[in-house]
Amino acid sequence: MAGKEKHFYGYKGDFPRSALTGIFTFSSQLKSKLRQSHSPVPCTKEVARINRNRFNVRFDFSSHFVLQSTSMFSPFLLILASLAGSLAQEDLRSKAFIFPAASSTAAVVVKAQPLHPLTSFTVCLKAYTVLTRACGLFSYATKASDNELLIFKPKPNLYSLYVGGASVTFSLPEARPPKPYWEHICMSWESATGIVELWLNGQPLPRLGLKKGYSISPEAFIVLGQDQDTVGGGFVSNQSFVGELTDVYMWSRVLTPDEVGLVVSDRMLSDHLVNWRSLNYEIKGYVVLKPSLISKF
Ligand SMILES: [Ca+2]
Repeated sequence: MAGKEKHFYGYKGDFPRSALTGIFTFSSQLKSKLRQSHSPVPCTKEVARINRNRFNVRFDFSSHFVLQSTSMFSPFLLILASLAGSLAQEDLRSKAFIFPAASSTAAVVVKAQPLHPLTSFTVCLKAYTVLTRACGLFSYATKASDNELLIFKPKPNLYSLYVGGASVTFSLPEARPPKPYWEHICMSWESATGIVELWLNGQPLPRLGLKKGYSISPEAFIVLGQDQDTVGGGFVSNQSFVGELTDVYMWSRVLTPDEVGLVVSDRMLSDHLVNWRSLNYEIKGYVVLKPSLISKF
């Protein structure tokens, strides 16, 4: 249960250095960053969330510092310690995650947390697979629902979106190109109408609907290449993705058709929740990051 919350959005100012350095064991990267800065720590863009029962801290050295906190101070120390090895945000342009084998352990954990419940979103990614069985592509699980937001392929020609545990499935004709091909998938949903869009290689399918009026919890664990059946786990080998994934993005809004076109042509949009060009991620198990073999799809 969330306790009393205070939110500060777009706060421009300084976090007092003493409030940070007195409490935490910083990673060498963060220490270096702090040494480079004046006291107090200058911040160009900060968000603070103070919540009695939850504490989380994220650092984005490229553009901003994000502090999310709650109960003082012990959980703070634990979470920072766990972050020490995973602070890097990497530009993965022209790279792909290879999932070389079916597995109940291989996954890529993506670290991103919306600051509000989501009443709309778009997720885009490119997938390359010859699997004929079911597989999970993008899994956003919460304590309340392991299928809070899930992009799942039951079969090669079926594309499912789960929101809040409910799902719709887009079904394509059986005919497939004679050779393997990259699929560019953009799926979006909005609470106000429940309308779900699927854009496949830049082409929209007839729209479906679910979970009108629902809000997606921001307290989520995001995984690529698996379907979470518990938060952060519950992977099943015969639903694991085998193939290659690249260009994964998420926004807390429904992209316009023009914007989808820009994403398909690999142009940059703003306001990402998940940004392939600055991805905070952690590889679990047998997943390999390599230069992408895509020239075009
Ligand atoms: Ca699941």
